[in-house]
Amino acid sequence: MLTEDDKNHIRAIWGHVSSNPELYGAEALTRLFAAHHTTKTYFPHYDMSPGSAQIKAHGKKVVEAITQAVNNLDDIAGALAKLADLHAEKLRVDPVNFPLLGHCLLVTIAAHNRGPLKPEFILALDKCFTSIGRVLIAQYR
Ligand code: HNI
Repeated sequence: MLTEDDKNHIRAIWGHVSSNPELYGAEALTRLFAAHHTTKTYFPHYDMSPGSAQIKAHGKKVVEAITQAVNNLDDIAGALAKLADLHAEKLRVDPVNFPLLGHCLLVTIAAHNRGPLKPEFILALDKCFTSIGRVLIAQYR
């Protein structure tokens, strides 16, 4: 459950991220693939060299989807309903992978905002990414 303080922290930080979606998204994915190599199995069709056109394009899409969630913090499930269908019915990404991506996003954000992030910002973003992950796996059965 996000508090009003959490929501303000998330919006403040995500302003930087959403104005540079390709940079943040591609770096977070590059970190994900390097630190957690099993995540690469979902992208057999990608050129996996860091900074490839596919990684950039996909990173941008992921950040833009999170921007939709951040713009609708009181209804993340509604904002990401179509993506939840896609991840549950077609992609079937193992739920363990969502916190890994969340952590790589946090590291990327800290690296570009003269980290370390203050604890209240880490907490708020972590809660936000956890909520998004829960929405994306809600329809798994
Ligand atoms: Ni995810 C496709 C958003 C977590 C594997 N994913 C998408 C798309 C968006 C997206 C947006 C593009 C949909 C479209 O084209 O219509 N993914 C998100 C978000 C999160 C997330 C917001 C969590 C914060 N996805 C993950 C994780 C994995 C993952 C953790 C696996 C490690 N996603 C995929 C794959 C695709 C995908 C695979 C298809 C990519 C492609 O280009 O074929």
